Amino acid sequence: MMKPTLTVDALPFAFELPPGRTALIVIDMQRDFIEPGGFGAALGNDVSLLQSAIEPTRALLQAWRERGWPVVHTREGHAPDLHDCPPAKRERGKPGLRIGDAGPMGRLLVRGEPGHDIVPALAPLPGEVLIDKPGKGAFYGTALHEALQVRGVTHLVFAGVTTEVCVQTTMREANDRGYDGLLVDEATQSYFPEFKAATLSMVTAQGGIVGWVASLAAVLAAVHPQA
Ligand code: C5J
Repeated sequence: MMKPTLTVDALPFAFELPPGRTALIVIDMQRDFIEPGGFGAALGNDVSLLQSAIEPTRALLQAWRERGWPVVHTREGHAPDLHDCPPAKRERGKPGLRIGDAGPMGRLLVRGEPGHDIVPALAPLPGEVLIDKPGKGAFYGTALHEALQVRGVTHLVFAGVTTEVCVQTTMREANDRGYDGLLVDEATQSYFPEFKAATLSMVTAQGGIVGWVASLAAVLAAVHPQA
């Protein structure tokens, strides 16, 4: 018999979370985006703005791990020869350094370099799904859909950075593939606070055209072990 769903107080209306079939998906919480000297900083961003997402994401990871529910981490990056980095991505704008150039944390956004790692506080544990993705969406060019299907996942709870780029793109990809997705407000951040606010509105507008948004407290209240 299927376990009853847990109800999360969310926008635009309550999110019904099926225990065990809801994966936590943590998008690109990498040193390259969050720490000084990485890709995000090379683009001229104030990376300190993203750091507030770390602790709420850690709280979600702890909740999912305690329950043995599926956890997925993604990392944006490219092969050392950059064959999977199209010129349209590498040559955009006039950054101080481009993807593949050497920075203080190694070559920017290249797999195997220190900057490509997930920040230590959120390091994946053995058995958790780790998806390396060349694009913004985590379904593009990866085996994410298959990894979710074999685990029976139907719902996704999103954390990570940046809200309007890789998080929103992945939420939209997920929605097109039939997953219900909820974004946790405090566990996502942008270099542009106004873009984060706009994304939360876009996700929930029109009856939840992309998905749901909830506070960290609302998610934890719903998944907290029954006393
Ligand atoms: C960006 C991302 N912003 N993970 N990547 O380039 O959102």
